[in-house]
Amino acid sequence: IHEPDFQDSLSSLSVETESLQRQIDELATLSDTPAPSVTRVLYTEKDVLARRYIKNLMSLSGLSVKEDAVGNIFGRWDGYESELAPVSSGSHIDAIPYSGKYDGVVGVLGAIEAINVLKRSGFKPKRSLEVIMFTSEEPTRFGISCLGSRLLAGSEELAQLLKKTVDGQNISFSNAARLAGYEDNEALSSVFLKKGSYSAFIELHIEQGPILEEEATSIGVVTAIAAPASIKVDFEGNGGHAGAALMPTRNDAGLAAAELALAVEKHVLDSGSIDTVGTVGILELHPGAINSIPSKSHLEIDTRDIDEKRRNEVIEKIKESALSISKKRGVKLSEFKIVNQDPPALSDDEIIKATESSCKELNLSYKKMISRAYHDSLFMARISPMGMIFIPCYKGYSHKPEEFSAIEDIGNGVRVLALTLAKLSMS
Ligand code: HGY
Ligand code: MN
Ligand code: MN
Ligand code: MN
Repeated sequence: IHEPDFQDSLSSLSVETESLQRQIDELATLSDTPAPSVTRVLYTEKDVLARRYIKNLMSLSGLSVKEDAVGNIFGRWDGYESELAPVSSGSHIDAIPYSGKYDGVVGVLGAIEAINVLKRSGFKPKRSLEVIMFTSEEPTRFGISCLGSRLLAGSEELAQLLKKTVDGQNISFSNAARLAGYEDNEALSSVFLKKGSYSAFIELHIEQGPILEEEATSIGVVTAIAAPASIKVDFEGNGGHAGAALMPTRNDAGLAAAELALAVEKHVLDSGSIDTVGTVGILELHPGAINSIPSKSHLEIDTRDIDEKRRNEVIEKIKESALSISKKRGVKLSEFKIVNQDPPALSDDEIIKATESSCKELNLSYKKMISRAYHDSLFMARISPMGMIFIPCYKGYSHKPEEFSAIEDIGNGVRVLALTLAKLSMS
């Protein structure tokens, strides 16, 4: 059949920005902390309500909705050659404690609105278009980032790990999933997608950095995603009375943790590149009483780089420091666990080209750039050609309540996404 020249039908790409903004604001109210912050953690009551909200929007857009064993949610618009591998787009709606209302959300609500834009323009997809809401991109509850997309990408190691993983309240992953309505989460390998399940995956996301806003550029075309890693460390000492135990007798687990945190900063700064970053976002002292010498400390370290080898060298140095601090201070290094040590991902050239031509056709300025934050795209890249579209956000703020993206910028991102999905669907 003559494939309709879809470009004409797309001349009227109009985004319903008011309803999109209202959805962003409504979703933000499903939070365990007061506005303007958002906290929405995997399988909690607010997460379950937010999932219902997304499934409802997918149905209202005429998508057929299904969920897998861990709650990855798929909304599909069948194409007229639906036997071909579909094109997909999506992101996450979980939010770390006291964060903002745009991280992830823009890529889920924006993908649904991109479908609405195409439907309103009369476009008919050849390859089906599928919106994905990934379960738990953030590491908050079980300490594992991109849990849903890692499983979709076929991580057998994660499927095994989740069988024996509990959260901070000692609730197992499978019980938490069951309580959220995901019964049969025993056979997690049922979540794995085969390579070739999608012909393309593309994610719309706020930049979470200051470049696009500083350079007054409308769109970021992501060429690569930096390599993330996270480490859990525990130190143990004898603890004791803050008044009676004289300094030479002490082996203070809290000071060991403090020294390691500063060692992380030192190794990262000594890496020779501005692209190496390191953060100690969690540092807990036990028993946590002012007049009791910490007998235990727990740190969680996040370190990343666009160069995987350089990042791994930093991890090695952090481990050496942990060992030498433990010896010097006579504290036990009871845990040094690398939770994840992921390679970077490269975007697919075809998707980069399609996104660039969409920007040109829509007269939007754009620049190619890397993503220093990780995303579900990092794992979708293992089973599908991947691309990402960035929009500017206020001062690059993210993972804090001041996170903000203007609805005009969100609208631009949705239009570029819609046109790019159309191009990829016709390929
Ligand atoms: O931490 C990250 O890079 C992502 O925003 N969760
Ligand atoms: Mn995030
Ligand atoms: Mn995100
Ligand atoms: Mn620990």
